[in-house]
Amino acid sequence: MPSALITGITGQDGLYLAELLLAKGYDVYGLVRGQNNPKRALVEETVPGVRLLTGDLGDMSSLLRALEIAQPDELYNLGAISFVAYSWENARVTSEVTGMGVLNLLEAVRLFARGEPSRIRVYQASSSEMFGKVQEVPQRESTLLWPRSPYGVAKVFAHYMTINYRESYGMHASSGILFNHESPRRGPEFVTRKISIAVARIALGLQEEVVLGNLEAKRDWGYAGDYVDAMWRMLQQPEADDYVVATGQTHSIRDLLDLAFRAVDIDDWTPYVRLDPAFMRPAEVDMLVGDPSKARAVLGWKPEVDFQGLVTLMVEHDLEEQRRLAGR
Ligand code: NAP
Ligand code: G4F
Repeated sequence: MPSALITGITGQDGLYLAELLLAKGYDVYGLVRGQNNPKRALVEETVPGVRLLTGDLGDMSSLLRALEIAQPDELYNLGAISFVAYSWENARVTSEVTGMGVLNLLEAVRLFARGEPSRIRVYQASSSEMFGKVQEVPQRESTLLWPRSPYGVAKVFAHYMTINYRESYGMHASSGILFNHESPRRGPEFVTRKISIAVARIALGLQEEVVLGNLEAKRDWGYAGDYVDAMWRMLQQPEADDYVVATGQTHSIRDLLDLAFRAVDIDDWTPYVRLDPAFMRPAEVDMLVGDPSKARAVLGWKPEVDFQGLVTLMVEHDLEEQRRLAGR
């Protein structure tokens, strides 16, 4: 039975990936940080087959210990401080976790693998945020990186460090350049979930408006459940490599609002949306759209859920959840 260790198990992707690997018969270990982590119970309830270990990307000895216990064939590094807006206010800790944390992990693998660096296959969660001020449309693996946030800069460091460990030590380390992917498990700080929760609450009469920032930004949004399958496929390849994972379609926040409000039969959302400069970013990524043709050709991967399906799925989930929370 193969063994896998997932950092970031308490996050959106960690849960989907754990479900996928358990279904494939893996022994799955998950790294949880901090004492009394409030999300530990959610992981225990959602994926009871996962064995939880404590550790932190900032603490290399905890990573070595986790490797010793899990003896993983595959290591998925999903752990990061991942909220872009937060990264300006907390640039140093973002750089330490999202950037330097990856160096800690690569070093831990190198030391643990003792002269057999490719014995653990490593997945690094790179991001389309690295393209930032995009230099090519659509963005592909070779597109010049131009990050626009401390988070993006940290991800670029981690991305090149992953490539460097592959080239320097022959590690089987792959980098998935994933475009935005969402689900009912998405944190409420991200715009899709912020909107799907608000729309559900507005439809139920529990909230009057949603306050947002830049409605003109465009993203290539896919479904997280589809994207974790691409991560797994990368680690099944004989050679490690980098892959863009995206739908190839881009939509604005306005398009998102159209679909989300239409899902609760509201055609004109303008009375329910207020703009506040507090949600504008010091530097914006105006438009992202990925070219997933390499992932399709080499990994045989393609997304199953389209934008409309994704938004409907999220709003329907939140309608049910908000009804339940309101005791209706
Ligand atoms: P997420 O929901 O924000 O989860 C991030 C995870 O990282 C959480 O489990 C968090 O633990 C953990 N973490 C934070 N600080 C840590 C530390 N010091 N040591 C160990 N773990 C730590 O993110 P996601 O959406 O699942 O994304 C997974 C990965 O893909 C992230 O690296 C993200 O940057 C990257 N990515 C995401 C997208 C996307 O659209 N979702 C796109 C491209 C790349 P706590 O629960 O304890 O905070
Ligand atoms: O949902 P967002 O916060 O996601 P963002 O910044 O694109 O980052 C996500 O995707 C990256 C991949 O490209 C990941 F690497 C990263 O970890 C994260 O998962 O914001 C999307 C867009 C932005 O342009 C933002 O300015 O929505 C705009 N927006 C407008 N109003 C808002 C809001 N974003 C948030 N979070 N909240 C608002 O009120």
